[in-house]
Amino acid sequence: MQRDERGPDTAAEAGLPDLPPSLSAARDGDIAVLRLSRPDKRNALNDPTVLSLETFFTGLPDGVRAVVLAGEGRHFCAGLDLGELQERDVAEGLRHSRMWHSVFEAIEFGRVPVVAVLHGAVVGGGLELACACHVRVAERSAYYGLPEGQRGIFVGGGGSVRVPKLIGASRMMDMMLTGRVHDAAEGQRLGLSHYLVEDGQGLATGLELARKIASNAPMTNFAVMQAIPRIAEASGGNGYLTEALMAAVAQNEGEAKRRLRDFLEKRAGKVEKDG
Ligand code: 1HE
Repeated sequence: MQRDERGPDTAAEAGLPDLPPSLSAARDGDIAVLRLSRPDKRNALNDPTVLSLETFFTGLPDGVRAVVLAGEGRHFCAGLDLGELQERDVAEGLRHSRMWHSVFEAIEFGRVPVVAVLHGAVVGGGLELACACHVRVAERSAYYGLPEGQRGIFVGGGGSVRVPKLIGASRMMDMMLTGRVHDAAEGQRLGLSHYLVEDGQGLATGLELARKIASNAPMTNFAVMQAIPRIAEASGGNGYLTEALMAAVAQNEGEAKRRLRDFLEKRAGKVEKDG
């Protein structure tokens, strides 16, 4: 039977890690689609869900070359599960936040690029999760907020590092101090999303982008994910050296040599405008 007739493989069929009911995964060729699957709680992130994100991203089988992350129901993610926010002492609070950091680092610096498909609420820890992904597609319904201020807490999932990289520290301060919510159009203008699409189109766009990503040479994707964020934080001198090392490694791959030959022998596609 053709894959298209049968639909994507389920997680178990595809060798994807076991997940709790709050997450579901399926595989379509070299793409894995992971969904936050707790719509009755607006995909709020409890500890088992966050820890299982790490299990998923560190346990991806070799053939998966890109991941699409989406949310079920009307919202991408309502952030930290406030029902679980028991009174923690300082040490427990530190450990909890550092646990989120390590999980989101496993996404940002994991094996493969991740395309987040955003709709409805993308708030608090949900925005932090989206910012740990590599490409963000927003549907028109998406909106972004950091309600930690109203809840009397602070970001703890890496938001104070990642959000300012996208929109600047001063805009993040405004969101947290005043509770300002940005709609999808404003989020696109500010740089919270890379693509803005109509409602219901996010997953198809996310999959299309993931397929493009998966068709790149794996070493190029590795270099993009691992080197660009580090170079962005490095001094110019360290950045140039890291870039040169990464460029030399990538161009030495058989895959790079094959692709260059394909271009020179007129078998490769040209650079063309989208649309
Ligand atoms: C939740 C959560 C949650 C919903 N934790 N249970 N995040 C927030 O402060 C956002 C809080 N949530 C909301 O503002 C709204 O729920 C939404 C705008 C996201 C969605 O509104 P709506 O009208 O679709 O749903 P609802 O009726 O508010 O919620 C449906 C159920 O989900 C309800 O439970 P029910 O048992 O009464 O049905 C809600 O209690 C539940 N729910 N959001 C727990 N977040 C590492 S630090 C990160 C820090 C943060 O993320 S702080 C921001 C937390």
